[in-house]
Amino acid sequence: MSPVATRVGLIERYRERLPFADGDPVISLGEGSTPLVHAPALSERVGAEVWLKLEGLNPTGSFKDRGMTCAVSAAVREGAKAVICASTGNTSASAAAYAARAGIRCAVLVPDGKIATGKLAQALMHGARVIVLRGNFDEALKLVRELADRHPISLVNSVNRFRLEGQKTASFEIVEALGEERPLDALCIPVGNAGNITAYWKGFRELGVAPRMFGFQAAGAAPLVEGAPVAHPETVASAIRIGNPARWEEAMDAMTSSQGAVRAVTDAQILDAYRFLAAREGVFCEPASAASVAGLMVHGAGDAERVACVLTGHGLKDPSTALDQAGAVVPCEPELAAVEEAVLG
Ligand code: AN7
Repeated sequence: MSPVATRVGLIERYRERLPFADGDPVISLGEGSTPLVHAPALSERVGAEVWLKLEGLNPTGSFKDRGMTCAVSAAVREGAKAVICASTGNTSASAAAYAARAGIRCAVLVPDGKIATGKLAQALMHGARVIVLRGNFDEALKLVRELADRHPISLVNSVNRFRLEGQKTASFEIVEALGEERPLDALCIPVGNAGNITAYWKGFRELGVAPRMFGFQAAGAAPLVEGAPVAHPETVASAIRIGNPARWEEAMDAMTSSQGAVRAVTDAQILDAYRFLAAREGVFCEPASAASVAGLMVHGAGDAERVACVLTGHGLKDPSTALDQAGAVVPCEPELAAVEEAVLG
């Protein structure tokens, strides 16, 4: 029997466009190569051809794996014995998994009570030291930056340039998938610490294309929209509950030079888009990811005909929000008549 072909990791797939040489250590879980699926109901609703980039199908369930395969591989190449990050959840899950695979230690600082259950379970299962900070993400990031300056621990937040190198490959995949005849007009993407939008723009520029970049923030955590840091960010989309993004200038540059924009969406609009995607497109993403679609629904994407929305993380990451937003179960006695009534009634 011939071996079954599996997804190759993105360092292997895009090595010539990444800062890795043949023979460098590669820590990979087969990340990248995620589906780009057409969204008929959403397309009809917004009057454009809309595609969804399903980043929740990465190995740990979010786009962070693209950056983490590069950040952890580079850390191992440099001889690091430990990695650290601040996180609203997904970065910690991804860092923990790749560190486990590399056989190095991992510590994560997460804001107390504000990370989704699935992400916490992942970080703990992968054996990371999970430090629950009585503070928010911005405070956590400031602290881990200081710590990484003082100790030989590799910082794997998106301030690490290898993270962006890995994440830019999502742009390559979108451009490849859509072909050259009708390029993408606009990209809609949630913005938290602003690493991902910066990475996508870098990827597009390297290919010589320039879709309009529309970044969306949660209204309670929208520093880029307000033009000033937000001291106490709040939103149901816990992944993007960030008040002082590290990649502020680069993200603004991506949106301005591509003639895009940064806009806010309310929690209610995010949750509408979240339910719409699940109920009408069969796509279950986490609330932060739905901000990209909420933004498209509420603000549009200029006069773009072909749009891609980045769905950054899987819906299973955050079961509590899903159960809050979903319909109720139907209790039933174990008898045919009762089941009939429950199913058909
Ligand atoms: C699902 O995990 O910042 O603008 O610490 O998990 O690149 O920060 C997560 C961010 C969007 C925003 N969607 O991306 C973290 C973290 C999801 C996310 C974002 C995040 P950036």
